[in-house]
Amino acid sequence: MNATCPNTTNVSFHDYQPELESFRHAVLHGLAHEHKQIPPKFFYDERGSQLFEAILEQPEYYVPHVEKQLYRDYAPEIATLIGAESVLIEPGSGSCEKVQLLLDALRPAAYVPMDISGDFLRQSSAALGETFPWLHIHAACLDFTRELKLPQHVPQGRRVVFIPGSSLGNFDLPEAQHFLFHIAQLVGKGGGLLIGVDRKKDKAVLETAYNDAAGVTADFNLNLLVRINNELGGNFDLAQFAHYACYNEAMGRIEMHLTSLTAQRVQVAGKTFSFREGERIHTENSYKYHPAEFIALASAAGFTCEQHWTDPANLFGLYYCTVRA
Ligand code: AVJ
Repeated sequence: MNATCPNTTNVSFHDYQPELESFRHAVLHGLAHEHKQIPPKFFYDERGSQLFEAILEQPEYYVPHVEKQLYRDYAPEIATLIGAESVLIEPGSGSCEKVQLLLDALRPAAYVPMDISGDFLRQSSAALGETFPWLHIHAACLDFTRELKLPQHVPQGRRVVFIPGSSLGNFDLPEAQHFLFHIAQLVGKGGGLLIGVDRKKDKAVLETAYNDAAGVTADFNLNLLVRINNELGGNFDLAQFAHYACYNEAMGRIEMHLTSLTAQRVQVAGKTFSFREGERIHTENSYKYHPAEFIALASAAGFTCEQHWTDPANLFGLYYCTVRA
């Protein structure tokens, strides 16, 4: 354990060193696959995290706008359900923006932001510690898809995992089930889960959200190739690939891909990969859930849904669940 920020004593930083080796492995393995694919967690290098923050500002990407309004409207009710002095744990905390809408009402005993991007986590937890000087922050740099663990010295108190932003959407059903089951184990009986999950809806609304006019989502997707070039000695020509996002209605998910605009060969880490014209690298799935679907999924992982909220246009769902005794 090492304190990062000399001016703030309420923030501690714990680096569990999410393995970088796994990026190389995932890319070499994923590009050798018949259907080329790279998992979405690798979007989030420092530049990728910044681009994701910029996506959150795009008007077409309704998710954060609608979700933040739910927190503004329901923070007191959420705080009553959770109770004071909880230990609030946020896997994939990013900029720690949304939690700020809850902290004054919630008054947790501690906040545990977790993120795969170390530099980003250091900055955002230090900034949060300055805005909320009373808050005890225990930041953990880790890959939450691989391990969910709490730093030592986190206080006692009801554990509540907070997953805003529909992050769960990146998992396919068995993975989501597994992840929720792990959360149930981490928080224990009587522990909670406050989770924002995007809803199934009109294809056009969804496709517009992932094809913003300013092209920020496209840059975010293409940044994966920049990252491969920089970190793995790749020679992707960015002009020869295009962002592609569509709603797969049968699967209930947005898919993002990078489409090769020509037949070409690319080198990565000394290996050669060939692309046909129009061939795609599948870079992300974002599953959408009807409320009944999400509640059933949570229930199968041991949770009871205590309360759920949605916006007037039924775009987004917010759920508070507790682990069944
Ligand atoms: C962070 C996975 C919830 O799927 O909506 C946004 C990521 N990708 N625009 C999502 C994302 C393109 C986002 N999640």
